[in-house]
Amino acid sequence: MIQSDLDLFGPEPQHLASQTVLLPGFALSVLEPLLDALRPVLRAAPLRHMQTPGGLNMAVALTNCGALGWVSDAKGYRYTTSDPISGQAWPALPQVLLELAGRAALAAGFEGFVPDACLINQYLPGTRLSLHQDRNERDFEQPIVSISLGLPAVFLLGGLQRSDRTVRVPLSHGDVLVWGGEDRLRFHGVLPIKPGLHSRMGERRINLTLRKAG
Ligand code: MD6
Ligand code: FE
Repeated sequence: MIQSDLDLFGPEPQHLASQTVLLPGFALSVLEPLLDALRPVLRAAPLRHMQTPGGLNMAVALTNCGALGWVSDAKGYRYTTSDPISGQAWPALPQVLLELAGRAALAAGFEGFVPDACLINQYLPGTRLSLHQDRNERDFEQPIVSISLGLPAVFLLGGLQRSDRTVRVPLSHGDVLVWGGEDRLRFHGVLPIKPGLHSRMGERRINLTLRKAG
């Protein structure tokens, strides 16, 4: 096969760990429908800076769509069925996002992934996310599908102990990262976003993480 034929199918999946797969550019084919679906979600449930249980303001601005949404406040981290700002249910998970997540999970080897929560994180230049584990979901057998949009980021993929070494994974606009199985509880974080201007998304990075939380 000649190179131009290969290009039609996009770059190959990259296995970063036994059950952690980077799908370069996987979201690009549905980018515009995805952005169209996100606009009303962000109007109904605006991005906000949540408080950590320790009383600090999180640097990342966050909101949710789906039956469940992740929140952090003085009472701790948890999933709720409604947005504490509006008192209304979180906006529904757009079909385009549900389908994209299912296809990405399958491409990474996870069958039958049906998320019920999507965290929407906005990073402005300088914003970072410190090393953490995602452990508020009920079933750690279910993977997480993470979609990166806008400014590039360096994702830190650690091990099962906070002190384990981390590897740096560059994430670009349209990339989808899927992890699950024995990698599900790996520590991870995001280095401070470098200043820049993305042609489609402006001066920000948006990360969507889809989970089966309930
Ligand atoms: C981010 N993502 O990429 C933050 N968590 O902005 C996460 O914290 C994350 O990408 C679990 C699985 C995939 C992720
Ligand atoms: Fe996380």
